[in-house]
Amino acid sequence: MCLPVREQVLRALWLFAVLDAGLLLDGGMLYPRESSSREVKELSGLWVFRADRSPNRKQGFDEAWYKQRLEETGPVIDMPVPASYNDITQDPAIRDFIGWVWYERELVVPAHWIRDETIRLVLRVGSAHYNSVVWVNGVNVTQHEGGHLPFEAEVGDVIRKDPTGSCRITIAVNNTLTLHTLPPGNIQYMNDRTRYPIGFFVQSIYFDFFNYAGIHRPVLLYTTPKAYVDDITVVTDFSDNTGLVSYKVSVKGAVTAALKVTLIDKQGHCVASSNGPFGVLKVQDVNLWWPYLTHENPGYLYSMEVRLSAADEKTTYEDVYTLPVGIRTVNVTSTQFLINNKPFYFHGVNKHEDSDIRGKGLDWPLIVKDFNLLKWLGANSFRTSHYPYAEEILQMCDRHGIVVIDESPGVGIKDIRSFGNVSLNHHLFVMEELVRRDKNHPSVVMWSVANEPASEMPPADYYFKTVIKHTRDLDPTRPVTFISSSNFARDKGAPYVDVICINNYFSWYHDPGHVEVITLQLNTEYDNWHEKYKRPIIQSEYGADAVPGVHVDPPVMFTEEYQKVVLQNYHKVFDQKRSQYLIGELIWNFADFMTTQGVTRVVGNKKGIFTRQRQPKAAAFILKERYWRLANETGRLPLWTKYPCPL
Ligand code: GCB
Repeated sequence: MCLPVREQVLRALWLFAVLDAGLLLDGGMLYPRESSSREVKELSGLWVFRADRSPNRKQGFDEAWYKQRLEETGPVIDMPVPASYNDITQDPAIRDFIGWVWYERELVVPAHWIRDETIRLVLRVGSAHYNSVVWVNGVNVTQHEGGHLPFEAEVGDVIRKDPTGSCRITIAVNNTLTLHTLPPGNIQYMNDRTRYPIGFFVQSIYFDFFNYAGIHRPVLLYTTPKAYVDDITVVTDFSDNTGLVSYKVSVKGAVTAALKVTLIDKQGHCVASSNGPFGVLKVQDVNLWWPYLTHENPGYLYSMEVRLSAADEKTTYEDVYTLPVGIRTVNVTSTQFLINNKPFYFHGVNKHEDSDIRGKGLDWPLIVKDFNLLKWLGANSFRTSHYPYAEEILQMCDRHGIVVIDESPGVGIKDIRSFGNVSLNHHLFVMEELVRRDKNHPSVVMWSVANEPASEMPPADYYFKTVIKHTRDLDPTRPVTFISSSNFARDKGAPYVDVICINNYFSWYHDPGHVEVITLQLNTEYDNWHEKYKRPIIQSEYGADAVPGVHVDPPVMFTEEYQKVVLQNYHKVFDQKRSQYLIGELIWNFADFMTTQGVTRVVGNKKGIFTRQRQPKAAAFILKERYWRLANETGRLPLWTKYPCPL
């Protein structure tokens, strides 16, 4: 059915206004994809590695290690990329290393990339934690601050200086966290010579996961033509069975360029097309993007092919970039979260990028295993606690219909000095990087700007008002939240959010051992928050540690029985409140994960419902039973997945 013309015009105007907001973002960060005009060379594998163990960690810079092969500077070891370096060796000094480490890799660049000067060569690092400096053949090509987002540099000129096409990439990475990094940290020097040796220092952090470091995501060398598609923004909407895809394409390297945009369905049929840098594609009989377990065909993606043609006096350029597009809407009322105008209830998990040996390094077997576990569990969503996850993971979410709350690395903002302008400006910049990278993922339905900051501190009001407003300006199509701990009366961020997200650990950090207080305390908490802010609420964390295989009944803390009974008590209240304003529950945590050493952690945080090796604890079965029941009540399960789940 066609939309009435007036409605089409109004919607198109709204969509354009939204795209205009996206103009605040300067420059694109499209995921590198191969096409008829683009090639990608992945540089994963073995790199050479050297930690700078000098007392001030500056030897590498003083001696300019990047000017020669790293092995000529001193002893080097093998290091896999992507991976955290911490757990790769038997050396405790490497596991706990703080400061600069150096990576190097040599490669041969294909001859036609060198010969053909109309090709643009880009070096891209998926992420490296935390500060990075990059050289190609000894020439500094870029640097980047921040551990969880990609950065790139054009390197064609540098590589073409050496006609043999040999190329040495050196990346120095420093994991030091300061009061102005995100997440913040602090280096403390211990000067009492009766207790600590000369030069002894520790990295203080205010978050509960191991500060893994290194090159965590793939390093790629990719090509585009000199005139190229730099960025694409899509905003989607629908009315009846007509889908609307508003798009905006930005081009670099050409003063004028012709653009053809085509939307292709899963069968390969063109369903809409348009010309020019912006427009609205209308899709008849649209297949909307639906979350997992809410539709028989979740995660439907169209392919949007953007084809650029440009010419200068010497050459003609063709560039092709294909973006997966899911057509869906997201809206929030005072009591509901709506996806495609239908109430959506988050029954999901919080995760970490964390596993044995590779730490936070991207690992395909782990990613696929985790998605199989999410589906087994009947989880329809997760929060990227406490930092942006790999783009490859978000692409899986798009394809499988797993809904994502996309969180910035704003975790552990606890020190008043981390609320000043330097920190604030950096936080605003990181939100720009995050929105730029993730704005086109249909699975991303909400931005989370921070986790449990010291939001009762006076400067937190201005700080979070500003970060939340900036995020909303960058992307008016998605709600914004920030994750609160239980201090609703003093919380400075909550007034500005669209959805209240609350973490609490009743009968664990408060009233340990007393599961009988959970229902009363949780009920009071919810009513207080809702009465005060009139917003929907997500229980964004709850749980208890369970050391796998430890059993005591009646339950005591740290046993599998205790973890189960905590969950069951929380679930009683969830079931009362989900008919009112509770719109989701996310267990803490999907799997056990590594933390720094401390008296409250037994080789890491054990609140996983799966072990770190992804084996289920007793609580996983409780949650699986519940999530499939919820899906059955609230969703439209495909016949083959009807509860009880057959997987
Ligand atoms: C929290 C934090 C999370 C911790 C968790 C815990 O509130 O957001 O990072 O790991 O509690 O287990 O203490």
